[in-house]
Amino acid sequence: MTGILITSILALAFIVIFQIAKASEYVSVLKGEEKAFQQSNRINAFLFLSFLVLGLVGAWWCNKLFYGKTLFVQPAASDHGEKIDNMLWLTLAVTGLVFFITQILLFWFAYKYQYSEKRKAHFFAHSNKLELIWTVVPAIFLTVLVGLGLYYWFGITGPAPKDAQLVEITGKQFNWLMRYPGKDGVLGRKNYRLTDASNGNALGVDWEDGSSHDDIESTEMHLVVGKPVQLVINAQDVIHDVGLVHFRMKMDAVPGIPTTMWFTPKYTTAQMKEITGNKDFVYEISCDQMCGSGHYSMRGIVIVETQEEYDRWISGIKPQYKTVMEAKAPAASPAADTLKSVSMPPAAKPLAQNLTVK
Ligand SMILES: [Cu+2]
Repeated sequence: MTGILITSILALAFIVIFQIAKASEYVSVLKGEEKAFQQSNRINAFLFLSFLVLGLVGAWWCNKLFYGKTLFVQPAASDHGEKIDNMLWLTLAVTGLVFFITQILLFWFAYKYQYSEKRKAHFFAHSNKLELIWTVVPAIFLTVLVGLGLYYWFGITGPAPKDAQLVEITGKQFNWLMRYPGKDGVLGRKNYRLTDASNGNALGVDWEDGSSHDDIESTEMHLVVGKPVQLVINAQDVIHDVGLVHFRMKMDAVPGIPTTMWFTPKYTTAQMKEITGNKDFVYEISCDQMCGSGHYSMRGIVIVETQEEYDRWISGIKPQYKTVMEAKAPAASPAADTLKSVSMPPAAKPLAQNLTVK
């Protein structure tokens, strides 16, 4: 029914436009071609000018309406994020200036230089000087913008400071799993063949590697304010993307290829609640890559806190190795010899890898 209605409305609109065009044709015949031409020329020129004014007012109005919904109203919560914001402002300033100048000239010229029989247009087929200007000037600006972007990108993906906290984040359909190294600062080896969520090894950690024994697993990302953090990013099934919008960071999570990025959180979650005036504020992890039917539900939580709060949190969590061993041998103590029961197939060993802060 709706389809028929829309088709009828479109057909009627077409007939109305056709009739108006026909009527104006008759009018022009009655008035004389010349006079009708001049009139329509003036109308078109005036419409160009109105379009310029309405367009600019519309752009300003949209900006006013939606600015509060953009991230600009919240400060970037990381050191790198501030640079990204500055770069965005610079890009907007350059492209905005060009936009206003070219649009105003375009519509103003269409109005001012409307057809006049007293004037003849100057025609030239080619100008080297003009070609040079409009090629070199944008090229210089774009080189600066791209160069700046690359400089920041290498900073974000380059080596993290030595004292950086290491956090591994793994995306899977459809949630995020975090792993923290224990006191040794080293994450235990992993092997995808050992992945066994029903037996407490959702990440496929190789329990034969001693450095995995103190690793902590959690579904929350806890970070220390003012302390650099290096994320080691993995995916288990398809490509995901770690989107940390408040920190202005994002990075693809690719199966089989760990990616990294580092940054320093600037404000604790509590400070951010005050800054934004939102008592329910939480730092979020979103999946920024369409990854399947549950993509929308891949919301993770980041908690930025003081060192003391972080230490208290992490000391309250049992290493995953202990949890798994205790589940396997509830009566016996989780001694090292229990390990023998979870030996790894020898063929899998060459694929294992160690992850450390470089
Ligand atoms: Cu995803």
